[in-house]
Amino acid sequence: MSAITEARNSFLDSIISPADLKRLSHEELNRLAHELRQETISAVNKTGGHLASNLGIVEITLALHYVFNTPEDTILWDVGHQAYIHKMLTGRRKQFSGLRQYKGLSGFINPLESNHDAFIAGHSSTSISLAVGMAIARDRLNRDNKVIALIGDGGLTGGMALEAINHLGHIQKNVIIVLNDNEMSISENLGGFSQYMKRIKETFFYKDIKKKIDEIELKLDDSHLNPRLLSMIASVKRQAKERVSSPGIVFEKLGINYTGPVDGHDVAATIEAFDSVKDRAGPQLVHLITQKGKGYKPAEEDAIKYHGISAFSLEKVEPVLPAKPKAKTYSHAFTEALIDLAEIEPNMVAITPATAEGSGLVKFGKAYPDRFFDVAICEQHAVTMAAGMAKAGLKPVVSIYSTFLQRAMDQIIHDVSILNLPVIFGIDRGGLVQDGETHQGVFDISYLRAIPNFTVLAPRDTRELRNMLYTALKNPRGPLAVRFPRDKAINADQKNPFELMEFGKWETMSEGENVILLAYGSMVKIACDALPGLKDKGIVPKVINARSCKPLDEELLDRLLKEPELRIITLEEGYKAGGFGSAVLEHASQLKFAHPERSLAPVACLGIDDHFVEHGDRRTLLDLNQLNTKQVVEQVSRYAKSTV
Ligand SMILES: Cc1ncc(C[n+]2csc(CCOP(=O)(O)OP(=O)(O)O)c2C)c(N)n1
Repeated sequence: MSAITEARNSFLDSIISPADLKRLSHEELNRLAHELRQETISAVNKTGGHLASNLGIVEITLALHYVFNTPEDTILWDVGHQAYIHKMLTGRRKQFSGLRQYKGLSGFINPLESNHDAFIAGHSSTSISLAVGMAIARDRLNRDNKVIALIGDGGLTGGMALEAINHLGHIQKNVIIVLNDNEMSISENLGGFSQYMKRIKETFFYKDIKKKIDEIELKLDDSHLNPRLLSMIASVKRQAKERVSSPGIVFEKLGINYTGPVDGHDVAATIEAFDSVKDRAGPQLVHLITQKGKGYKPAEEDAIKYHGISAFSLEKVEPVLPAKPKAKTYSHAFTEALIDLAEIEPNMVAITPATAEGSGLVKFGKAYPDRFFDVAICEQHAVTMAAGMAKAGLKPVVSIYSTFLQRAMDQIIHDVSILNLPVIFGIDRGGLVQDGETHQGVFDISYLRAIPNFTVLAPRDTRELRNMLYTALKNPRGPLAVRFPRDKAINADQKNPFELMEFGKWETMSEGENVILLAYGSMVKIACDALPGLKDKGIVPKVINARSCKPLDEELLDRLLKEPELRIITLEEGYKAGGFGSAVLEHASQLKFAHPERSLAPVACLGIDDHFVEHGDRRTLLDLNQLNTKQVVEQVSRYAKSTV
């Protein structure tokens, strides 16, 4: 299938709402599936997005809408990254040119976009809990709609999903769990559950064997056969029968009725499976086997690469100019630093909760396979496991996206921080990201800063990132976070020899008068870039790289605050509420409390206001939050010129 060919969508054009599907034959649904794949490939080629997961779920989506009736029936999409087909079938096909763009179609599920989206999603493993909640509400309010949780085998590794299954088995509500099993999370799925599912799939094979033995037996005259051979045949048959008769025994024992495994690319079989469980009482699980990337060869062959891809990466345009090497990101710089550090720190280990690809840690895993732990989509386990490792003498580094660390808040406090354990957190995607409200990495400064014993750092460039990690490993001081944005790394090729640093000391980037810019992490560059614009307006500020939010450089801050004619402005890519600027203000108020007679320099804060930030590329989101260079120049000059 070509990515570039524009599809002639005769069936798709006739689908205005899911009701239109119901008049199609199975053959026509198969043709529609083909058109939907074509449409998805050309859309994602233009905007980027989650390709392989969506190609793998086409027939399941068609069958769901064929059998059930949204919005009356409730479909809860786990993660929500695989709902493109659902969006196309529920009136949003024309909006795909704006997929993931600011004010365009979200890459995830969202009821604000359509009443066919029953809930929001972005973080994994929530669908079954939501389904249980909605089923309880449905029954109490005397409604009779169906509640369906659609979850991947990756999502099923998350603790919440298992907690919900445990409760559902107990409470016995009418909930249908649709398990889309493609053996993949972003990387290959792993763990005991994943292995169990592989065993279930062997049912296909055993069904075949049993059938073949039955056929052979019919043709044999038992009386002439060696008894040992007969007993062998009987044993193979018995094993095959056991496998075929109770493939989903674990789910059954948990109180969930199991149906499957079913080929999830066979529309007719999938419809039949949904029809068979639709009106059954009690919790149901339909196990569907699919292939990630189905129908687009490159994605079938490399589902990891095509899980999430950027725009136009599918088209093969002959390069006119030699291709530019891809800029190194902070994720790359972080992984390179870990690989270098592993050489000098034999007790250092690295942990990722299913984000090895995005965080670049795959490379570390290849270099140090026995010191690398991908724990599946299990942020809470990752953090508490790191606490155990640290207590027992290892030096764990947890690589985690800011947004997903939210999942492990209690583990950070209860398991890591109370005992002051030296767990290092490499916080990736700290700041604004394209995926929208569910994925913004904007809370970490505020919530980590509030925890006793924590050191909270943000480097201004690669060199500082490396030295922060080195110092944290050499001089362990309890829990410590180093946060960096999803962006090109500054000074990415500086593989400086490691140097120890003093965390509670800030760095002066440029000298100036009257106005002090205290910039944190990614905002140091923007503060420095604002200097020429400010100079044009007659303002020459002093720029300080406030690399440590906790501890603050109290000595320097006291000196600055004690000069009331100064204007201090903090800058951060995170929420103002409780963030770095807040830390500076709290310090100022304590100083005033201790010395009420003193006049202090006023402090103003630039950062993100009290609202959820939607999707769009990072530059647009920085603009929207008044954090680009020009906007910083405007705001600083207005403030500097004001009298207080
Ligand atoms: C709590 C959380 N951690 C990590 C992620 C990142 N993530 C997005 S999709 C995905 C894989 C999901 O696998 P699966 O549920 O099997 O869906 P598939 O893409 O294979 O269809 C992961 C780990 C996430 N969304 N939420």
